[in-house]
Amino acid sequence: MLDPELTVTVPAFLTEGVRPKPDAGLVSIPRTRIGSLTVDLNSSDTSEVRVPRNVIIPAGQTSATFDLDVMDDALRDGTQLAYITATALGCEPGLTRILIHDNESMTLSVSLPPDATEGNTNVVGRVSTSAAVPVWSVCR
Ligand SMILES: [Ca+2]
Ligand SMILES: [Ca+2]
Repeated sequence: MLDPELTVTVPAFLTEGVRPKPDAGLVSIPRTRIGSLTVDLNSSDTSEVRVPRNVIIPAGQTSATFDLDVMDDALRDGTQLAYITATALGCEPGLTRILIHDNESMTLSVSLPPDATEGNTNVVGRVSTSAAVPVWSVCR
């Protein structure tokens, strides 16, 4: 018989500076067990989001909740992706992803020549940002 699969569920995204609801994370198994099950949790990027080291699914239950903690860095780092994994002895590991939105801001400005002639298609404008645009680093 196959090992039961752990399922880990978290919000699709969280935002820096916004405290997640308590018990926003959930780990579950498909059927109850006679004994309790200790599930180890891991965040692939603890500079963005943290989870408890482990949670316990009590005997006779199929799930346990846990809190997520979002790091409010002062970096203009854009949206970051982290993976949350759940592992336990005798179970197939569970994996899910979460996006952490940035809360830093910047200013956009637009500059154009003071005048242009009708029909002239070579007028050049410029859009600029007050700081370097962050790279949306999904793949790392
Ligand atoms: Ca940030
Ligand atoms: Ca960040």
